Amino acid sequence: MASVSTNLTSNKFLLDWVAQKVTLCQPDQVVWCDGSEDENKRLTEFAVSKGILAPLNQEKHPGCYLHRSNPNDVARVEHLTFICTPTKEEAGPTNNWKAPDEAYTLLRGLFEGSMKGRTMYVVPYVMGPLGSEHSKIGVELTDSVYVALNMGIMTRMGKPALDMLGASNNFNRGLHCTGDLNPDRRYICHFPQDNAIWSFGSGYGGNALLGKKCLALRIGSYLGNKEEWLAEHMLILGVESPEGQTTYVAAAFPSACGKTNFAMMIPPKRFDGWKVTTVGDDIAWLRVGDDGRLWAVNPENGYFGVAPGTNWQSNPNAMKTIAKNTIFTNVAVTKNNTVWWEGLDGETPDELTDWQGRPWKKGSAEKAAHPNSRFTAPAANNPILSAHVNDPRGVPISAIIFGGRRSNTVPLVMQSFNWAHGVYLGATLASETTAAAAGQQGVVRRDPMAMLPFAGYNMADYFAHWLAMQKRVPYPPKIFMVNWFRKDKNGKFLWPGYGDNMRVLKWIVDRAHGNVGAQESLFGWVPKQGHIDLSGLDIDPAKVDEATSINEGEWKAELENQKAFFDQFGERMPKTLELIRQMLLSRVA
Ligand code: OXD
Ligand code: MN
Repeated sequence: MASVSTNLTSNKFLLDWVAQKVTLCQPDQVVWCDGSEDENKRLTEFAVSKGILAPLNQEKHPGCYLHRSNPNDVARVEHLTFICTPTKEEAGPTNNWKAPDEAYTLLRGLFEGSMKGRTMYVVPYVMGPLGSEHSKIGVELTDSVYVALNMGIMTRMGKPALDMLGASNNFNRGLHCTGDLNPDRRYICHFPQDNAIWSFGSGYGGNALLGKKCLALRIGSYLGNKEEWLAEHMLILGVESPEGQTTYVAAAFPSACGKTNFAMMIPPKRFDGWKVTTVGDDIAWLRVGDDGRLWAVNPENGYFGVAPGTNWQSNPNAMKTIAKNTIFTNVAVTKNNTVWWEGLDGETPDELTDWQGRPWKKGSAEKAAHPNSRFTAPAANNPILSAHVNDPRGVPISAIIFGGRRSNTVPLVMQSFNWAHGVYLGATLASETTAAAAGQQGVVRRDPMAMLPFAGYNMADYFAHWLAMQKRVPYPPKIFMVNWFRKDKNGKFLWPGYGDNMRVLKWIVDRAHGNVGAQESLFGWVPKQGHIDLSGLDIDPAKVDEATSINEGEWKAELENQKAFFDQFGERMPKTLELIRQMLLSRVA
């Protein structure tokens, strides 16, 4: 049997657990990851020698590599993701559930001997700043060098994690094997009570980089409920005014709705002197600070962003971030071995190699890059990275934003009347589906707080937890709802989005500080005429009016539609939210 010994740790709990899993998976060898530069070089060379990574043009993309996944393994698989709590009720109606015993038995059968002829990488990592009492330590055992390398970018990985763990038994136990990538043998199982994750049959980021969605969100949200904090699918950004005042905002959007773009935004010319800094682009852990405010930490250390649509126009800071030491997955490549995807700047090349390695010609009906092709890039590359990313306390949040992709109904921006109404706005968030998850695209689905695929326990209890936070936060952030994606009758976007979202953000920041008035609408506070600064923006004001308009008929349908979503939770659903729904409905009925 492969030796488990290492001089990196003498933690008995960890060594025993790794030994147990070695007996189960039977790898040929065990490699403990220390997170060093040397190791990164060694693993990268190995991955290249096996064809798992291909070097890109090193002059144009220094330190960058391309990975092509199995074509059947390109997104999160929500239908194969399970919350394995003792009872089905704990997982709730929006999660797939398996009884823990049944799941362990099924998975043990799959993991048994699954790493024969392969290497098991032991990947210790920290989610959150090193040394912070609020950070969480995980160890992922994986047969995938691609996963080990990605974890090295996305987390604080290696020896610092083991040093932080010391002799403690308090770490998330993650077991991952790519298996034979057969979609019929693919399971992403979470055991919140055991602080454990078993993932089999996929190498895709959200299914296989266990620190991200699995630990930081699903297990994280479960722990948050127990420990009185919130694990959220939110970016965190700072808005610095010309006077030097920084306001921090956390914003939840469903996958592939432009969170990374928003978190790295460059304000338009009109906002000279204003600066946005990125704390995080995907996940926020929120806790009540000693000062009674809500403080946010980004548990990640890198970005796993969607490539298509990223360009020098939409997100120059992302383009700079991915200029070096980045792993690209399922993008297309040019004949000069540079990366390409739909929506990249410049002319579409006549010929490319597509994401599956096939020759591709301009005008082809098929996409050259997969719509969910990704980049994995270190946060340290981001030119506007906040100085507070490693601050154990995080940053104080003045505003929370919920946003979805909606062609109609939801106005450009709206502020909640109070905390409970803000929770209601989050709980009723809906969005048109995208390529980040397998399944049909463009269908409106309810995605409360953008957490539908990521809540590790019953969402009704999650709503109750959000409502209960009000008592714990004496100085709560104000809550807003935005929609950058509203369309006109011809299907054209009404709002330019991207950097111009700063105009909406400025109103939000002003509202958070009580610096600007607002107009009461039936459903929330909206900007008074002229309060969204449109100067320097070449847009027909009628379009902005349409983007900000509220149509009572559409809202009536929306409120009625929310009922079915609430009803599935039965008695467990907090009454407050249903009463708010009824109150709003009574105003339009
Ligand atoms: C992501 C997602 O990858 O939400 O961040 O799917
Ligand atoms: Mn996400």
